[in-house]
Amino acid sequence: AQAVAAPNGGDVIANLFEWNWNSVAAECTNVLGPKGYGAVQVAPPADSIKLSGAHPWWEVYQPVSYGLNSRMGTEAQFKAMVTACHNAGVKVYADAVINHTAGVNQTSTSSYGGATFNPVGYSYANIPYSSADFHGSPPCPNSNLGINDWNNVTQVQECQLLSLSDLNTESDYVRGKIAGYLNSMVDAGVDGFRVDAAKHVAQADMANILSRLHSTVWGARPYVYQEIFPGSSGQLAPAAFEGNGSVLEFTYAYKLKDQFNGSIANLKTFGASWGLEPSDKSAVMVTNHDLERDRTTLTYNDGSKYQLAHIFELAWTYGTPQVYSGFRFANKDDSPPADANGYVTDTNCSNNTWTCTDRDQGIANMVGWHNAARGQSVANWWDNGGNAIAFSRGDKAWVAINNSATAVTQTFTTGLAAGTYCNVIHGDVTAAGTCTGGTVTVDATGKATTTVPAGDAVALYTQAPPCTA
Ligand code: LM2
Ligand code: CA
Repeated sequence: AQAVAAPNGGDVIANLFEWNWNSVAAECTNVLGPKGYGAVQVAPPADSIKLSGAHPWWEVYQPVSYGLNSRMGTEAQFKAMVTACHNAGVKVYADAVINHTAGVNQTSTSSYGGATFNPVGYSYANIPYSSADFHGSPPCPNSNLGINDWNNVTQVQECQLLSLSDLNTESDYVRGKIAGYLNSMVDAGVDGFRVDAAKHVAQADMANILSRLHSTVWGARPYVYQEIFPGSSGQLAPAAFEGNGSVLEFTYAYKLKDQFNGSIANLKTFGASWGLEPSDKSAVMVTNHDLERDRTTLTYNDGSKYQLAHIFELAWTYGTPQVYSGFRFANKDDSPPADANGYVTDTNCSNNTWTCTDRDQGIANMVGWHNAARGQSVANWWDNGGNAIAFSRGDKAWVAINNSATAVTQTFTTGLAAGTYCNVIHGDVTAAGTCTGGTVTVDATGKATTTVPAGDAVALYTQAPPCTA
C-alpha cells in the first residue's frame, strides 16, 4: 500500500472513456481534484486483443490476460495514474471485464501487452485459462453457444454474449483468477469497479468473487456498480443484482433524454416513482459509451440539452452521478485517437477529437455545487409548465435551467441568504472572492430577479471564500 492523501469526500464520477493513463493522471491533478470530483472511471485496464486491421474502441472489451500492460499504457503508467488521482483526492474505479475473454470468432493472436493466447482454442496462457474454464453446451442449451432467449437465466448467464468466450464463473479456479485480477488493482489503489456485462454473471458467482476482494488502500470495501441493461424480469432485472452492489441506471438516462426533448417541468417528481432503482443503489448517467453510439440518450451532438442534462443530474438528489467524457466519432466502431499501432494517444481537449465534458465550465462548477448541496432536500421548486425550472437545495444552493429557445426573466425564491453570488455556470470565484462571470443578488427575503438565457442555466451556491463582487 502506498502513502496517500485522503479521499476528498465527493461522490461525482467522471467517466473518462478510453483516456490513456497519462491523460487520466493529468486530468485528476489539473481538473478532477480541483473541481471536487470524487472519482474517475477508467477503461478496462487488462491486456486485450489487437485486431490485424483497424482498432475499434471495443478491443478492450476482449481481455486476453490479466496483466496491466494495455492499450491505455503500461502497468507502471496505470499505477502512477492511480497515485496521481489519489494525491488529488480522487478515487479510481476501473471497468472490470470479467464475464468473458476474447470472441471465439477472432483469429488475431496479438495483443497490446504481449500476452500469449488463441481465442479459437480458448487458450490464454498468461492467466492461465483453457477450454475447461469456459461454458460450453451444456450448460448452455444452444449448440452454437449463443443467447436466443434473453429472459432465460441459463442462456443469459451461461451462453456467449456476442460470441465472447464465456467464463465458467461457477468454478472455484475461475473465481480465484478473477478475484486475483481485481485484487491486483485494489492493491495498486483502485477503489471500485464498474462491472461490465454483470447481467451475464450469476449473482452467486459475483457474490463469491466480491467476497474475496481486499479492502482498498483508503480502508473501504470496493464500490461496485454493475452494468445491467433493463428489459428482462425476475432474476435478470436490475433489482435482482442489488445484493451485490449498485447498478447503472439506464432508465434514468432514457427518461432524461425524453424530458429534455419534451418538457423538463415533468422532472419535478423524477425518481423511484418513474421506475428507477432505489437512489442509494443507482449510479446515474446522462449517457455512456454504448448509449451515445445507440443514440438512445442525449449525446455531445445535442448541444445545450446535453450540458443542461448534466447540470440537472448534478443538482438533483437522485443516485450517484456520472459525467461522461469520451471521444468524437463518425462511425460506431471508430478507434479513439491512437498511434499507428493502436495505442491510445494523449487526450487533446482543444482539437475537436475528444468531448471533455468534465471540463465544461458549467458542468465542472456544478460538481462543487453538488458537493455543497449534499444532504439538503429539494425546495423552492418553480417551473413555467414547459421547459424552464428552478429549485434550491435547502439554503445552500440554487439553480435555474432553461431548456427553451427563449430567455426567461423571473423573480425567483432561491432559499439562499442575502448576498451577491457568482453564477458558476459562466464564472469562477477567484481566491480574492470575485467572480469571473456574472453575479446575481439575493435580497433579504431570499428573492432574486435574473434572466436565464435560452438553452442556459444560472447556478448559485454558498462558497468559501464567499463571492463578494
Ligand atoms: C458491455 N457491457 O455489458 C460493454 O459496455 C459493451 O460495450 C461491450 O460490447 C459488451 N458488454 C462486451 O463487453 C462491445 C461492443 C461490441 C463488441 C464487444 C467486444 O459494443 O460490438 O463486439 O465490445 O469487443 C465485437 C463485435 C461483435 C463480435 C464480438 C466478439 O462488434 O460483432 O461478436 O466483438 O468478437 C461476433
Ligand atoms: Ca456468463
